Amino acid sequence: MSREEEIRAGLFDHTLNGHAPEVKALTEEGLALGMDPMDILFKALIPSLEEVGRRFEKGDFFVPEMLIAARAMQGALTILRPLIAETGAQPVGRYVIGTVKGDIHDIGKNLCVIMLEGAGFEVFDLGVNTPPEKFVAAVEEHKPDVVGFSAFLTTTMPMFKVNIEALTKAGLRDKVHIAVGGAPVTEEYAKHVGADSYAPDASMATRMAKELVGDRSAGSQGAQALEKAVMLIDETLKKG
Ligand code: B1M
Repeated sequence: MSREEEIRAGLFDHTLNGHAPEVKALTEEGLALGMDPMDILFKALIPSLEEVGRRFEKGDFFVPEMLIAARAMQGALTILRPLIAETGAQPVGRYVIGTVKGDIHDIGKNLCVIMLEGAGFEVFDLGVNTPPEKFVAAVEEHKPDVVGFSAFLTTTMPMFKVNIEALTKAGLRDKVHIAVGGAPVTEEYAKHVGADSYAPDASMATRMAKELVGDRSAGSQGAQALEKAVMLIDETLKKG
């Protein structure tokens, strides 16, 4: 096994077991060896978190285990995020994003932020448990091309409709493209609540945003970085 393979395996195991210092150290070592940040993210950290979810579903893991695994991964993301984002050039568009009210999951939303920044978007991240009025205020202030709502629980998905109604009431509905996503969300649900688009993952969300702003991103370094990222993610997903 090469050192890079050992690092991927170590990142998978240590994330699964919530060993934050080891995850941080291996991420740093991988980068020092020249490993691609996207490789670390999509071939070690995300598969590990998927395994956490499987174990939670089977009843082998409980909330504390999920939490420490997520924290361990967040530590690595803090290191990877600027490296993935720094390939971006001029902002190609503006994107407001947040996890809806009542929902504190943010890893998937943070991945969207990383990829959007990598593609050259100026992103305004409202964080988690975001009330409708905060989305309205951010759309008013930043005048984004897209506002994105993330929801990760079936119980918080209905907040999409509440947010859209709040934007409508504020006279902003037709001034911004509304995108939605998150693990339990479907295309059908997105249409049902009146969103403009749905994406199943961060790469698709970024690709759609890029298409929306069109030529403004053409030829930029950020767009090239995005294409590379999207290809890598697609490959990873096909391999399962
Ligand atoms: Co929670 N949790 N959790 N959890 N958690 C899930 C989501 C769950 C599926 C686990 C399970 O049962 N298998 C389940 C939801 C079931 C459901 O509603 N269908 C669940 C539950 C039940 C809960 C609690 C209710 C548990 C409890 O307390 N009894 C509780 C709720 C808290 C709350 O929010 N109010 C809870 C709490 C937590 C922790 C705090 C412990 C922790 C979150 C830490 C954090 O995020 N900082 C946690 C975790 C880690 C998970 C799992 C294991 C991992 C989530 C994750 O980060 N996935 C998750 C199980 C799983 O997913 N297998 C689970 C990796 C991430 C990369 O994927 O989030 O899907 P994902 O993001 C994707 C796409 O969704 C998409 O792009 C991302 C990247 O490709 N995407 C968008 C996201 N936003 C988008 C926006 C877009 C477009 C695409 O456009 C705008």
